[in-house]
Amino acid sequence: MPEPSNWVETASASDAIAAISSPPGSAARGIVRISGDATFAIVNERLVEEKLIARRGVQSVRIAVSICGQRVDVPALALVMVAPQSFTGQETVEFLIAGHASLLTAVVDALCDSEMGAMRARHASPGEFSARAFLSGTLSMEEAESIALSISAESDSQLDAARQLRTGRIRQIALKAAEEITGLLALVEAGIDFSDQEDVVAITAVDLAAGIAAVQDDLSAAVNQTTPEESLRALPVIALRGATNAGKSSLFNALLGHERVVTSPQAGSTRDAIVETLKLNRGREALLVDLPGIEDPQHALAEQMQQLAQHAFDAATLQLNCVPISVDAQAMSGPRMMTVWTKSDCADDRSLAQAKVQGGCMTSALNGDGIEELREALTAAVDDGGWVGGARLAPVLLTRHRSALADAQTLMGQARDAAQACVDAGRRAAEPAEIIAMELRDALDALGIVAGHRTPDDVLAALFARFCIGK
Ligand SMILES: Nc1nc2c(ncn2[C@@H]2O[C@H](COP(=O)(O)OP(=O)(O)OP(=O)(O)O)[C@@H](O)[C@H]2O)c(=O)[nH]1
Ligand SMILES: [Mg+2]
Repeated sequence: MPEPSNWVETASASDAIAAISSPPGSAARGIVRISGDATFAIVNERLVEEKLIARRGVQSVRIAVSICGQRVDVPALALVMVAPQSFTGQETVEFLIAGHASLLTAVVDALCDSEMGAMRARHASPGEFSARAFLSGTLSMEEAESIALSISAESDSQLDAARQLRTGRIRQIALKAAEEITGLLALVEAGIDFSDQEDVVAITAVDLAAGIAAVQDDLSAAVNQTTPEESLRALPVIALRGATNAGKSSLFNALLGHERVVTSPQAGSTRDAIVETLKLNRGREALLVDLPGIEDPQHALAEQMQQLAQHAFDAATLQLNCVPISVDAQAMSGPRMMTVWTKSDCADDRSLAQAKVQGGCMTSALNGDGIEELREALTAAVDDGGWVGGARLAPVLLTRHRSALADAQTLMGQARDAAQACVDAGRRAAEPAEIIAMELRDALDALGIVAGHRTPDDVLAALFARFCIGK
């Protein structure tokens, strides 16, 4: 990615760039994208027989590429987009090709190879297509950030947050606050203009202090109802602990829905912590950790293993104390702990009754009884604790948004203090109006970063550096 100093210049260029645009990994089809002024000329130099017509639509073509020194004609579907009606706002062609990694690379190389034609494209940098889209006005800052968040998403919650970001909720909050501040600022500035006419007060100090306080409250409510970007990175951790042979690993597999770990009647079969992503209900997710069973360590290594397991259990967001139902034991529960009675298929009437009285979840990994109930209880616990659960409901708040809204809040606080000081001093008008106006203008500037009015180059460079090539 280019350095911030020359970033805008580079991204606003219109030379043709090309890259694989489909995600890595095997798939039936892959996409190669080329965009820029000379796109059609470059492509046509590499097409066999049928040439592209510069008209929006799909054409069937064959592209000449070189694979291991041999010329190969690759069949493709070309999706033609004419400027400005494309993602980048420039002439663009997307080739839909058989999804073989080396074939896709060969097509990009052919488009960028000067030996394949008089004109050639350049290999795109990470995020360069999106950067062009942003600078040509076809992509808003939030849409760009949403793409970046989608690329880095590691869970459904993060993908969902990216979707929410695309709806522009945060921008609307900032725009509403900016509109209100603009109204207050206009009145304060009117006061400055009429300062020689003592009886004219565009807005009284009392009204100004109240107006500023209202905007400040709205901003803090918006911040509180949103999920910080950082918390999306951390999934809640649910750890299974209990005596050896309690059925932890079997429960682990039953919750995951497949045989991920070894289970056996031999005590001590799990020797290390095993972590997997667990799908809960309503799109929630958590990390599920299977741990070695609790036993008296017979040697130094076993002791170390027990310590590590206990440490992992203590650090978990939610602790599942696994106890076979036939064992006479006290259920343990707490804000972070839940008892799970295992092997309910082996229960006699007495142990069933006892477990019922004590509470907790009754499960059988053998016949699946209680597994869905446990999943629901875990989902509810994750929701209650507010761990990421809120992320699906509240819009995501990127670090950039958070600091911009916080700056605006601070500046509004200063403006409110100044207005309040006038009220306390018994003055009708807010003075010195110039200072308050300056603070309101600074708050507007801070909000402008979210609302898209003012976007420093370094913010752009930092944002697009998070993209991958082809996006
Ligand atoms: N009948 C019945 N047997 C079960 C159930 N769950 C586990 N078992 C059996 O209990 C034994 C121990 O199961 P594991 O899942 O390996 O127990 P663990 O708690 O992971 O054991 P360690 O890893 O040694 O601590 C195995 O023989 C399982 O087949 C169950 O729900 N019903
Ligand atoms: Mg085990």
